[in-house]
Amino acid sequence: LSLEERLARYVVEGTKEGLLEDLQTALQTYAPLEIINGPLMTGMEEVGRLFNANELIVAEVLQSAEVMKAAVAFLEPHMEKTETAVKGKIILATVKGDVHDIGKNLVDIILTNNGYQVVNLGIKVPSEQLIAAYQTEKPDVIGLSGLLVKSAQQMILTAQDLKNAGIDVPLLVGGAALTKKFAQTRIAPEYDGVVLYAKDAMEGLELANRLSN
Ligand code: B1M
Repeated sequence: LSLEERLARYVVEGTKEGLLEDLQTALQTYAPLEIINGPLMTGMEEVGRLFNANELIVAEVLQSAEVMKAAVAFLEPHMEKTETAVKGKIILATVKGDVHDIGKNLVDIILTNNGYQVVNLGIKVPSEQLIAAYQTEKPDVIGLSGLLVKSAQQMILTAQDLKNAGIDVPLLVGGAALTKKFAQTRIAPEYDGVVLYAKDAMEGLELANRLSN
C-alpha cells in the first residue's frame, strides 16, 4: 500500500500500529492539514460508508474516531501558528443531542493557532449552557457544530433560544448534516445576527477573519 492508502487504512481499521511513524513520514511531503483533509478524511468517509451499510458497529467507529483524534493530536504541534494579538473570542459547541466532536475540535485547533481565543464547551451543549457561557465570556462569535440530521433541526431551536435571550453576535455553523442553503433559509430567519455556514475548518477561519476585520 502507498503511504496515503496506509494512512486511510489506520482510520478504517481503527488501529494505531505504525500510525505515528507514517504520519512523521507524511510530514516530509504534506502540510498537516493536507494529511487530515486528504487520506485521514478519506478513511473517515469510508468508515461512514461502511457504518451506513451495517458493516461496522458503533464500537468500531469509536476506534476509528480514536485513531483520527490521535493523528490530529500528533499533527497539531506541526501546524502553522500566527503570533498575532488576539483577534477575537469564539465559543464553540456541538449542539444538544450530538456527541460528534472531531470536526469541532479541528475548528478549535485552527482558530486557536490563528489568533483566536476559543472557549470550547464540548458536546451535547444545550441552549441554556450556551447562553450562560455567552454572559460570562462575552464572545465575538458563537460557533455551533452538528453532524446528525436532527442536529440541523437543533440548530434552528438553538438560534431561537439565543435570539430570545437577546443574543445577536454572528453565528458560525458547520457539520456534515448542514448546507449553506439550510443555514441561510432555515437558521438565519430564526436569529437576529448574521448566520454563516462553513463547509470545513479552514472556511470557518476565513469567515472569522472576515468578521474580525
Ligand atoms: Co456517527 N454518525 N453516530 N459516530 N459518525 C455519522 C455522522 C453518520 C453520517 C454515519 C453514517 O450513518 N453514515 C450518521 C449520521 C446520520 C444522520 O443523522 N443522517 C451517524 C450516526 C447515525 C451516529 C449514531 C446515531 C450511531 C448510533 O449510536 N447508532 C451515534 C450518534 C450519537 C449522538 O450523537 N447522539 C454516532 C456515534 C458516533 C461515534 C461516537 C462512534 C463517533 C464520533 C466520535 C467523536 O466525534 N468523538 C462517530 C463517527 C466518527 C462518525 C463518522 C463516521 C465520522 C465523523 C467525523 O469525525 N468526521 C460520521 C460519518 C461521516 O461523517 N463520514 C458519522 C471527521 C470530521 C473531521 O469531520 O465532523 O464532518 P466533520 O467536520 C468537518 C466539517 O463538517 C466541518 O469541518 C470539518 C472539516 O474541517 N465542521 C465545521 C464541523 N463542525 C464545524 C463547525 C464549524 C465549522 C466547520 O463552525 C463552528
